[in-house]
Amino acid sequence: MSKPIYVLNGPNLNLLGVREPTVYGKATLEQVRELCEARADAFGRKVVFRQTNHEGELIDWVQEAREQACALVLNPAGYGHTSVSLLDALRTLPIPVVECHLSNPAAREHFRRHSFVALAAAGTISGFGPLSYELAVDAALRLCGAVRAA
Ligand code: CA2
Repeated sequence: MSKPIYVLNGPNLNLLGVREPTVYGKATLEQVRELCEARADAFGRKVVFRQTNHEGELIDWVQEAREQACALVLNPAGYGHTSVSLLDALRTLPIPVVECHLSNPAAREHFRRHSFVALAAAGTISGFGPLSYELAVDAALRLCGAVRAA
């Protein structure tokens, strides 16, 4: 049985499609989950998709991914810009990490230009709205060595 791809989401992303549609678009997090599951399904992989508003819980899930996942797609939201503890947890992982953002933080406020997560990530995909997640799952599938189902 192949291991799933973990897709973890940080604070406030539960509000997707509900608030600030001009910045983050109209899709809900539930719709983003469906997109991720569809991408992974084509390759016979499962997705474990979660969101939390709590830094410690996010770190607990990163630690869980250490044993349970073949790769991690992470939208850390604001914690990407602030959390050394999240970076420390990511650095313990033996699996690839793909950082993912809906918006393009490099084109926004200066404080969004620094990412602690980027220091532990194989790569970052940002700026494409929900498509960022599909591309990130695609990258994770490739890094897991998944083969497309016939
Ligand atoms: O673009 C992204 O995916 C971000 O990770 C989103 C974070 C932001 O702090 C990062 O710089 C970039 C913010 C997530 C907040 O999500 C909301 C969704 C709907 C309404 C309000 C907030």
